[in-house]
Amino acid sequence: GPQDDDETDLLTKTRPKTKRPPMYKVMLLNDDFTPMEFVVLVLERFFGLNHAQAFEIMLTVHKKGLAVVGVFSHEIAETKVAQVMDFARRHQHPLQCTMEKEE
Ligand code: TYC
Repeated sequence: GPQDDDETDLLTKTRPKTKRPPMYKVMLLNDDFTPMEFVVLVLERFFGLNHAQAFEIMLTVHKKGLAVVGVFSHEIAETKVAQVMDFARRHQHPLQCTMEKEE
C-alpha cells in the first residue's frame, strides 16, 4: 500500500487471501425454572466439560444471566443449539440456548 514499504507489499500482495470462516459464540441463558443439575448435565453432555467446569459455567449463567459456553463454526454451533433446545424441550425445561456471530 502507499504507506507500506515495498518489501511489505511484495509479501502481502502476493499472499493469496485465505479468509478464515466466521466463528459463533454459543450461549446459555438463565431462567428461574431449569434445575441447576440439568444445566450441569447439558454442559457435560453437549460441550464436553468436566463436572467442575460445567458447575462453574452454570453458576456464571445463574448469576450473570448468560454465558458463552463455547465458540464453534456455524454448522457445529447450530448443531449444539439444536441438541440443547431439543434435550431441554424433551425434559420440559425452559432452558434457552442461542448463537451469535463473533466480532
Ligand atoms: N436459575 C436456575 C435455578 O435457580 C438455574 C439455571 C442456571 C437455569 C443456568 C438456567 O442456563 C441456566 N434453578
